[in-house]
Amino acid sequence: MSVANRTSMSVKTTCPYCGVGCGVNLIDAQSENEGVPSVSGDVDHPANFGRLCVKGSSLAQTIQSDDRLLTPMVDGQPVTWQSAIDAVSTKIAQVVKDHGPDAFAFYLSGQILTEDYYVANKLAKGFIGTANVDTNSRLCMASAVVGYKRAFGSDTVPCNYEDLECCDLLIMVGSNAAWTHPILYQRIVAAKKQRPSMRVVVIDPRETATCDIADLHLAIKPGSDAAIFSFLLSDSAQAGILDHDFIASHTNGFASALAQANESTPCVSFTANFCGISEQSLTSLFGWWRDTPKTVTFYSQGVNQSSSGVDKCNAIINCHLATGRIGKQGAGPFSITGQPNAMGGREVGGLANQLAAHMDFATPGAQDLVQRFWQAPNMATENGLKAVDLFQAMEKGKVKVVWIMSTNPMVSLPDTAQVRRALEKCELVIVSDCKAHTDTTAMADVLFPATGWSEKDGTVTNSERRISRQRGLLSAPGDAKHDWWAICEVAKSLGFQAAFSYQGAHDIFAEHAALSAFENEGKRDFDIGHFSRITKAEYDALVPVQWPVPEGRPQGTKRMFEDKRFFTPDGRARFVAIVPSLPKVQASQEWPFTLNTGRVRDQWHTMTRTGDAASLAKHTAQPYVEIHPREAKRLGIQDKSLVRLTSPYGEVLLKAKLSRAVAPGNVFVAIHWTQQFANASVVSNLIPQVVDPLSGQPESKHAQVQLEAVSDICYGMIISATPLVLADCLYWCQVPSTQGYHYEVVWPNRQTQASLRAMDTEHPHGKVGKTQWLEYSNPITQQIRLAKLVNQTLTLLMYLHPQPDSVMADWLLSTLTMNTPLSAQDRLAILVGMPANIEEKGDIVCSCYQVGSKQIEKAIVNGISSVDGLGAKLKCGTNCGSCLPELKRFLPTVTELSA
Ligand SMILES: Nc1nc2c(c(=O)[nH]1)N[C@H]1C(S)=C(S)[C@@H](COP(=O)(O)OP(=O)(O)OC[C@H]3O[C@@H](n4cnc5c(=O)[nH]c(N)nc54)[C@H](O)[C@@H]3O)O[C@H]1N2
Ligand SMILES: Nc1nc2c(c(=O)[nH]1)N[C@H]1C(S)=C(S)[C@@H](COP(=O)(O)OP(=O)(O)OC[C@H]3O[C@@H](n4cnc5c(=O)[nH]c(N)nc54)[C@H](O)[C@@H]3O)O[C@H]1N2
Ligand code: SF4
Ligand SMILES: [Mo]
Repeated sequence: MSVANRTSMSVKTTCPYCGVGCGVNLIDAQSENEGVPSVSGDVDHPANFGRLCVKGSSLAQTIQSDDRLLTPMVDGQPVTWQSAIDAVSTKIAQVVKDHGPDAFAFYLSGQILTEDYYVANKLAKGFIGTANVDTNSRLCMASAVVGYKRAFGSDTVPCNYEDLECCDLLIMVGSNAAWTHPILYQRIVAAKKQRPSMRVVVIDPRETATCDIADLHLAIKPGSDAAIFSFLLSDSAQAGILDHDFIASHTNGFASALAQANESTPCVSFTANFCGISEQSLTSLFGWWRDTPKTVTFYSQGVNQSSSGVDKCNAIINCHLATGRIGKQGAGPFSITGQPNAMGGREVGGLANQLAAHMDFATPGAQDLVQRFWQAPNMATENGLKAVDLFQAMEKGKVKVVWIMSTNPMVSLPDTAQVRRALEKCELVIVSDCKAHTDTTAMADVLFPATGWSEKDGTVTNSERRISRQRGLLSAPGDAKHDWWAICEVAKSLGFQAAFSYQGAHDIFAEHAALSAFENEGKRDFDIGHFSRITKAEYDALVPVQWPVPEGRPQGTKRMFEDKRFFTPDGRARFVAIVPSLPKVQASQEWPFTLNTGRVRDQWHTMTRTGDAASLAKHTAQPYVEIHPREAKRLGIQDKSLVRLTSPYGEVLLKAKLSRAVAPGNVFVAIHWTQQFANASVVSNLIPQVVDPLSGQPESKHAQVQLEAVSDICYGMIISATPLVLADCLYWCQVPSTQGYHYEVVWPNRQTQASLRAMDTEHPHGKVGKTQWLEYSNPITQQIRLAKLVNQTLTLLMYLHPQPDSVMADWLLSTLTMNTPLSAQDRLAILVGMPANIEEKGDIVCSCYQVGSKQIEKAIVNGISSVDGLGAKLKCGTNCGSCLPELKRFLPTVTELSA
């Protein structure tokens, strides 16, 4: 992107990563900054008050990418927008005519803006006539949505971020917020530091960084959460802490929910056994729950991504309703959202089982209301297909055209082989993305180049219902266009000109706001009628505000249900009788290990953005499987060695990470690595398409697998000035780097110097100058090292070693950039794999200041005994604070060693 593509000097916008929704100042390039824009936290934004986590602070590094999709493509050929739109609309019109509207589907994302979502939903449900509008939020929030709707009659998040700071007990269930919602977690850490009496409980099968502040960690058996809350409900009744007035006046269904809880979790020993935890820890949790009215239960994917996800949500909500701990400061069931605009998608009704603006197909009068508002010619009349069903219908040939926007289902949906079959079968696969090369763009017939963060304009809603603006500063590269624009052009080409001719994003937002208020009169929770006539100038000046924002209440709404009125027909909340159940697929002799999946601190999903920031790769450079040392020993698996995981659905190759954070019998794999970054590490290959029967959300946190050490292999590292095709490798992983191309590889068998040299198949144009190979091999250690110099400058390095431990990549990478001829000493150092006088950093722990594990250990051995001390000496942990939990862990370990 050229430096000229700028429109103004700076804007206030919102971070495109997690659902905390932090405010960001995006500042145009200053001349001294070499043309790269910079970011800082927005001190005025109520989500973060100026702070940013590592991912947010690194946003500037991700703005300029070499892999942007710059022109529309049809069948691999660049075309004009007009011809791509014509091709798409002709095919949609044809399949709708021949097979009916349900042969078309949108598969959207919680990362598009509310305005994009609104027009897609309107086009499908009102004009094409299908409710096949589903989204990756199905993999993320669907269970939480259904849980809220069952209890409250609406998808209403009751709480706000202040409730997390002012509660006295915070129960974090299936959330690793220290890594996944870092700024919110830091707010909690600060609150607890100020008020040490505040207690934090973490419920997670794994010991995570979030446990750092936990007064109690319940390492439950995977999937057993509902039993904990069933037990809390029945014991709340026995302990006499029920809010009888609230139950009697504002709820229904209490008696049967309690009877079921008494039956399901009859006593502490039964429950402790069901959940695989000690009776004592369960009793402690109950004691704190009993004594603490100001309790928030904060839950995320460990709850949602489950075949009983909705029941887990309602088991939690039941406890809050029974004790009246809702609609009050510092109390409530708080589902935290993952994506920056998962909430916005829910607000427009962008799920296959919603209609629009928090109305469902089954809501009496809703279809008629929406039809009249949109003046819609072809209203859909019933629910469409949820994500997993949608891809199954595609494989069966029922869905013939799919438009995928801002999501990477070849990586994120369970059972990748099935997703591939579905997309291969589908007659027209349209993919809108910012990137040219993803696992999903590889499957597309038509590619639409989309503008991305820093270029787009619109709104997003964060986890506390706060609507904020994303503002574009940079102009679109190439022919990239806003997603809403592409949808509207296709709509117009299908003949719906009048309904899709908008003046800009503000115009769409105003219509969305008007629909939310249309014949609402307080019946529906989602009402932002105050913005129904918003002008462009007002939209551009919009400050963050929490919905509902009805006409006459411009300040919005901090907390819901303070009036104890719910959005059910009789205004009462509903208890749901819950029978706790375990994951669908259970361990067997053939598949004995329980696979858990989730996130790492410094990567975002399929790495299409964070993969561009070399500094973010240092925290976790390669895909890994976390395994208990005892199991590893039994299976002959060494730390960092290559491991094969198989399930009935597929296999992956990963590096072993020995850790007591996972229980024996369990393993954990991160979700981020795609085929763009590693040849065989997409964990969704292993996951069955088991879903929650109510929400359709896949049980992505759970699969049964087998594990084995891979033998007869040798390990290597390659650094090259140009990208390489590594067809001969059993495993390769490209580690993002600012200096050339860095690959960690595994070869299936022994290599020789000659075979390694033969891998260099580069055929440069014209004269390249004098090529020289420096070689070193040690028959005893079986190490081989090769360096290729062209005109005395290093262009390729290959290291081969039989053991998994790698060499000092940091130093080598900096060496590679030297464009001056290598000195004799450096030549030797390259082959020895170690510089004479440079300190080795180890794995990077603090990404902000690039401080590594070896430096931290050294400082501790030299007498530093606190995190503050480490910060003073090395600066680690003193910027965003995301690494503080990890820094703490260094303290006891190393002290013990040196004692
Ligand atoms: N760094 C980073 N942050 C992110 C994202 C990212 O990609 N990277 N993605 C964002 C998105 S979209 C989302 S949805 C959120 C997700 O945020 P989180 O839900 O906090 O993240 P996960 O790592 O998916 O899973 C959370 C925890 O659930 C635990 N778990 C697994 N099974 C169970 C179980 O049966 N019961 C319980 N109680 N716990 C279980 C796992 O061990 C894991 O520690 O993160 C958001 N933030
Ligand atoms: N096993 C397992 N699977 C999981 C999960 C898990 O915990 N375990 N988590 C699930 C969850 S919670 C989630 S949210 C999903 C996430 O999974 P995905 O949604 O598949 O992952 P992303 O990498 O966020 O994909 C976003 C895509 O949109 C592109 N993009 C970014 N901005 C824009 C834009 O403005 N417009 C357009 N058109 N494209 C854009 C990016 O380049 C990228 O290709 O994964 C789910 N899958
Ligand atoms: S916590 Fe980090 S990733 Fe999440 S919105 Fe804030 S800066 Fe972005
Ligand atoms: Mo998510």
